[in-house]
Amino acid sequence: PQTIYRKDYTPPSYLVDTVELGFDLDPARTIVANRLTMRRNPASAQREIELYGEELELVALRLNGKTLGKRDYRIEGNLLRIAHAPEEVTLEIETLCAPEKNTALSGLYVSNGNFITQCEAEGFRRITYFPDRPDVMARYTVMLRADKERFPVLLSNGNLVEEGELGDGRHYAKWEDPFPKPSYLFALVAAKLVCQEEKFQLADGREALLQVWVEEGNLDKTDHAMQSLKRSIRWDEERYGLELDLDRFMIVATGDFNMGAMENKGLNIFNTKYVLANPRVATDVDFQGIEAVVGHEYFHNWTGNRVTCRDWFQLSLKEGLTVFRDQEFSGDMIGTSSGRAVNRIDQVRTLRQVQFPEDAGPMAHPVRPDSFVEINNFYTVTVYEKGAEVVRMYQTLLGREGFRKGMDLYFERHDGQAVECDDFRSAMADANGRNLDQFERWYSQSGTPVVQAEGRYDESARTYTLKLSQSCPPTPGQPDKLPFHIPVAVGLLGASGRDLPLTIDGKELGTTAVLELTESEQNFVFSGVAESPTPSLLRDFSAPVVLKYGYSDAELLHLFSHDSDPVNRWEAGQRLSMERLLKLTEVAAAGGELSLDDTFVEAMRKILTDDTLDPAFREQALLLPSESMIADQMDVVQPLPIHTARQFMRAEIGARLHNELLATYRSQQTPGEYSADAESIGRRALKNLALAYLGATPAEQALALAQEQFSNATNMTDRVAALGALIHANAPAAPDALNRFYDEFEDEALVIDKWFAMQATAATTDVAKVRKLMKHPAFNMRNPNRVRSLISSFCAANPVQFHAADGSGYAFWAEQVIALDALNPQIASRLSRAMDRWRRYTPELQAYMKQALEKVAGQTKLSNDVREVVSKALS
Ligand code: B3K
Ligand code: ZN
Repeated sequence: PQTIYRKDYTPPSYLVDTVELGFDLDPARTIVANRLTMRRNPASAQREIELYGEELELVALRLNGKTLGKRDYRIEGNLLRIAHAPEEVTLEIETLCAPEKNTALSGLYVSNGNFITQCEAEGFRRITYFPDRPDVMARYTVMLRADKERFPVLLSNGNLVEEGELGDGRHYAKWEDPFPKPSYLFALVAAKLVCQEEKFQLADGREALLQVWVEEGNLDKTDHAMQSLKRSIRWDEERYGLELDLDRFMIVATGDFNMGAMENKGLNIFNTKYVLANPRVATDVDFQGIEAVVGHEYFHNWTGNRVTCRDWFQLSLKEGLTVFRDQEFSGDMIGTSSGRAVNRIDQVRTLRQVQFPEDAGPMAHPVRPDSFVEINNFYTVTVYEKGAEVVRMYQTLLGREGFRKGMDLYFERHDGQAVECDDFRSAMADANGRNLDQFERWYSQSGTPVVQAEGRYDESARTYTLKLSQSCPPTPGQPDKLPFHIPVAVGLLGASGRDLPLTIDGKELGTTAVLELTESEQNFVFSGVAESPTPSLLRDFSAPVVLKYGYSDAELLHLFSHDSDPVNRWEAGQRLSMERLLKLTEVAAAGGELSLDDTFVEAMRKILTDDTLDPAFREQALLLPSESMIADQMDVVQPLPIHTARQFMRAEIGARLHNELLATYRSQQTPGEYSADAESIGRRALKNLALAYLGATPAEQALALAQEQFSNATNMTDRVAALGALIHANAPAAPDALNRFYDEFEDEALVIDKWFAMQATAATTDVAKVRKLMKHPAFNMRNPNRVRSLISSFCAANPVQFHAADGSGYAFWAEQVIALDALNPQIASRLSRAMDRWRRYTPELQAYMKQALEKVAGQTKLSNDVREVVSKALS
């Protein structure tokens, strides 16, 4: 396969003004008529027309009315080239495709009898020949024709301009999108669906029609998505002055989707997982996920659609920015400062759990990659979540107002254009009169920077000197790194636990100072420091780095009890637990006896019983680092001892805080009608964490509680928490509970996904059990949600069994990657990433992992997607 480089970018040879598409929709054989008006791009040296096409049968090709013969064009792989074309052309292209055979779910496909499209990144070329690249923006008119009975609803981007009957049971609808857009934002839906709709008043007085389209049985699960959409529209108006630019905004839910959702202009298409919710079937986390994703896709209308990417290397321009926007939206919707902190803590957890490992593995790449084989492999946590951190750092450096000025200038300069990450950085710099040249390294250098801090208090001078130094480990293709521009937010705590006032160079900086670390090493001198302080570093996680400081236990306990920055308060607790977990793992590996110190248990007790703290925060503070986070701290990963150590710690906390946990369990009930507000969510989270800790002990009482909760719960959050406690304790009641759960929710696909996932991640579930579950009638290899819930959950979130000593987990992985690749390369490729960090395991495990990787790599028929991942892992 061919590697594509950012440095090789050239402008498109022809620009497209208008696109008229006609679809005769038939699952087996769809005819697509495409009429393009194009003109030569003066900015291009290339004179041939270049069109991409994939899995298409070309029926006819006409240029300015004249049919082209085989000699007038060349097809090489996915490229169709026409030489000697005039300056201005009208191209007419007729092609055939077979949506029902499309199991890759890219382009036009059939999901549960409905036509759905997914074009980002390069799916449009599976619908028709086209200059399918994001810097070609055109105006689209779309005519859809289909059987009326089977496909009563016909949707596309923009505004509906005409609809009617065609005779012989067919009907049509014509859609026009007034805004020029890149082809990856094209969408159509032809389906049997129903909708919840509402007129919504926009800030400028206009009314927009909002619709959420679902299958008939799901109309009772659309409220939350609709509410989330309205809140998103309002929020973007208020926070950024950005308005909805269409009269109509539609969301369509489909059960077969490769990712979460897609921001097609005016016609967002969603995985059902991010639309459907009511208390009976969806958990608190599902409710929050829906709000975030509905927001995310809506916000793309400005950051992504109105201003789009010049090329796919710039993906983070829209994704990092839009993730940042949805994060801020979620934070604002919670409102309280501790609620915001909990939201932030979740983001930090994701970064550490998924992005840091990516940055340290074979697939490490900069936020703006320099090359790729398959672009679909680069919709990563680095591009998305690290990209969002990069955007957040502008806000930390420039302040909220400065950031808004930068956003305003960005839209003023680039509305309607396809631009680069550098254009965003320039807008931020220019709007604030700042030089952000060095900041560019956050886009070009991969790897997670390490910031080392050392503090020295001078009692006689009353100064505190903070020495910060930075480095960044080598990553594939980047052995050496230059210093980053890192905002380090710092506070100093006195012995009483209160923040000390901060002064540097005579400037008063309040109680949190944003230090700018730009060199490999820098000293920052705080003056007028009355006592020897405890530093609170990287407050609110002000940069995506690993922070090293030789904290003593006493200092961490001080921060854990007092830090005014809730994220760092949580962080101190994580450090306390991590240190202990690593030691316990060592002891467990050596077969020694495990023990946990009182100091730690007391610190946990204090947090658990501190009623002045929000339940949501307490839950976060009491949650131990995951097994994969522990693994990440070890030179040689040993999954079983890690599991043993963490289970031991959970059981100790459960036993030694038994009374407090029980009291918490009882006091945090949320009686009455279910509500997905932040406070109730926090209470349920804390209550269910208490249940989980109690369930980690052998006490019978805990299982009785879980059983009772399972039977009496009136919402899915409490249901799955109870079921999870039973499963994880391997309780005698677990199998029966699982069966009851299945019978009750058999018709709710998203709940059955949970049923599979809970079993896939149980420490008692081995490969044989997973294979058995794959034979269950409800399992379906073609449905991405199902595959993720069973196969991917097992490979990515059941470390003990996946890394079984006999290598059976890896053999299973290879088999499934190969089987999936034949159906859906994107899903196969995601799964193939489960082996990313294989070099960090014991030599015995490594040997098995290598064997499995080589088995996949040795397949003659393999997609570029999987090929890229496994060959990078092996190289
Ligand atoms: N932009 C889409 C992701 C498309 C993934 C293509 N493999 C969803 C989003 O980020 O909003
Ligand atoms: Zn996005």
